[in-house]
Amino acid sequence: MRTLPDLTVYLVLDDALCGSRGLTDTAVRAVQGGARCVQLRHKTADTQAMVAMGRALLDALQGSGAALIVNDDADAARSLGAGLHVGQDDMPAAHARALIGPDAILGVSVETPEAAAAIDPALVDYVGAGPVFATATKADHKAPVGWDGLARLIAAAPVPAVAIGGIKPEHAALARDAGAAGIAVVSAICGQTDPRAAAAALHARFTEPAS
Ligand code: TZP
Ligand code: MG
Repeated sequence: MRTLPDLTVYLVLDDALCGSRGLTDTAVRAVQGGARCVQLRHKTADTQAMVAMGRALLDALQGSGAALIVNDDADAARSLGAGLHVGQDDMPAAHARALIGPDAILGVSVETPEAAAAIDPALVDYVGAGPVFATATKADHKAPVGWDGLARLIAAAPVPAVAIGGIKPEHAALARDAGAAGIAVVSAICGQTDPRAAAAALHARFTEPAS
């Protein structure tokens, strides 16, 4: 049985935006601020380098309750005993599930209601839904879906969804009201001088009582 991590504040690491502070320090601080999901996303590292970065993250986050998810690299995820996140163009969910085994968390990006409805909840634990807004962080992102589009993706998906793409603290409550289980962010944490305070603000705004 897989236990879904707390998706409320889901940090997606970006080495360029973390800068000299580094991935691990950024993740530790964000987890201190309330992030409980950390995705290792690095578009140029090979599997060996992903495993080395993942080990450093696992060591630093040990005992924190935060889950580690690896972007795209199923071999690295399997070696680390971490979760895996894949996009629609990376590999079919059944293939991803076969590679990581039955116990690891699997997330899949969905950009259309059709893709969201096609998710098999026996294989996939959560979806990343978006992009809600255009973002400079992902050069090749699909067309932004906006709030109505996000609500449609979430309604179509048979598993919990995190909203992604240009999400800032002021959007957190709107994402929640659209039905999201959490918010996945890169620049709203990695690009901030204080990742702990940034994560805490995102968490507070997501969980604040509806006005
Ligand atoms: N997938 C869709 S948008 C995106 C990813 C990885 C980037 C989100 O970055 P930011 O800085 O939170 O807009
Ligand atoms: Mg991918």
